[in-house]
Amino acid sequence: MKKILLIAISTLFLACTQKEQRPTTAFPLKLEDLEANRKMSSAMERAFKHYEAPRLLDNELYSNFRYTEVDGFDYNGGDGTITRRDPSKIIFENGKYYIWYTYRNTATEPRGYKAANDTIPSMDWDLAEIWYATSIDGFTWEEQGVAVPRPEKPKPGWRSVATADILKFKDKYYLYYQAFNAPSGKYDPERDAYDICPVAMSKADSPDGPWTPVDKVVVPFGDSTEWDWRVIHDPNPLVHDGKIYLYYKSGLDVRDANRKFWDCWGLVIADDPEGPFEKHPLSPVTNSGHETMIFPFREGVAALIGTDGIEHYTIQYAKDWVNFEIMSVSQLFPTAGGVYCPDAFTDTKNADGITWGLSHFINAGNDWGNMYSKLGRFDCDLSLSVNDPSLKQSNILYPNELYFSRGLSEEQRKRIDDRNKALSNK
Ligand code: AAL
Repeated sequence: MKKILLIAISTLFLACTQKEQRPTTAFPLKLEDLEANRKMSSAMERAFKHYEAPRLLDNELYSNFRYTEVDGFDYNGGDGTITRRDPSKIIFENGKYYIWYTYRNTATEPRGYKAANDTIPSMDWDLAEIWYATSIDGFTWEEQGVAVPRPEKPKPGWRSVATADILKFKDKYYLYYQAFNAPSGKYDPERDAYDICPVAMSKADSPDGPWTPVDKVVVPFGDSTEWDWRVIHDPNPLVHDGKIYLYYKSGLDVRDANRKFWDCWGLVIADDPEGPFEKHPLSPVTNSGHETMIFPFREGVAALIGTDGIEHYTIQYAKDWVNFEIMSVSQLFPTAGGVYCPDAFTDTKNADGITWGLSHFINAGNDWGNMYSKLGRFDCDLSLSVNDPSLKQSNILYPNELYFSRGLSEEQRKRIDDRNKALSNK
């Protein structure tokens, strides 16, 4: 009896306090009329407490993206034999911008790993080298040629070197890249995966080279039971607290052609560009992101997480460079962007952020049979020193053709028709 009484009293008390917490007036029209401790719904509370500001316009870590074709790159009429993709960060040195990227110039377009040989590429990034280009304005580029060629077999990367990113550290330059020893797409029974390559590195005294390869694996794979056992991709080095913070993509689960894998990003830290790189014990530090752009922002680091994963199309921030939180949701992200990031290596505690970069456009000719990728420019306002309200708009409307270009497959249409038939037969 005593117990029942106690339960009744506490239920009554809970109901009263909950009722008490309910606001007695409607939410005000003007923010200046909002009472300080007003009880809010979770979504409204999030708008005020989690985000930088409740209005998107006032959020430094929100932007939409504008795109511009760039001049200076030839693609052989788009026949699939020349590709440029996976650009690095952009740095400004000797009065000009520098960018590095995967460059493939092959006898044919990519034909899959079964048809691949010494001259026929399996994938868009097979049989590739790392090339570089410079620009005065970021719109017209002058290709300078090869920075890192494919080394002699069996050195790391003899089959292809791809997806480079740049580090400037103590006045020297370092390119980190994926070093393939087999055509991408070929099944590797040891790792039970298809796009296997260690991260290698080359160094130089000038961004114009010459580049000397450090013939070793710089970022080690995890053990066979660990999350980053299968791949280490997209190395992105930055400088923080006097050390090199290198973010990279790997993924949990099966890395097969059906993309069952779960892409996440890890963090390794070293005192020296050649390593040893120590894995941060909280890795993976993102739960999403195929080609993620990570750059210093204020005292922390921001991440543009484009395709893939539960938090795709979000812009995130980690004040401590490890624990990322969603700051905004955006759309039409650059794919595999290389950002112009003036504070990438300055180790400042108030990094300005980014306003532009180059990204790649996969299947540039809209013809998967002659697959190649091209580089283009994106602009955005993820910078403390720029204030461009047009880049803060979120009502971005796309041409109708874009929606209808994503039509149903025959299989999907059949499923829908079958369901309709079943309904009408009931
Ligand atoms: C890219 C990157 C890596 C992959 C392939 C080439 O966009 O994620 O570099 O291996 O695709």
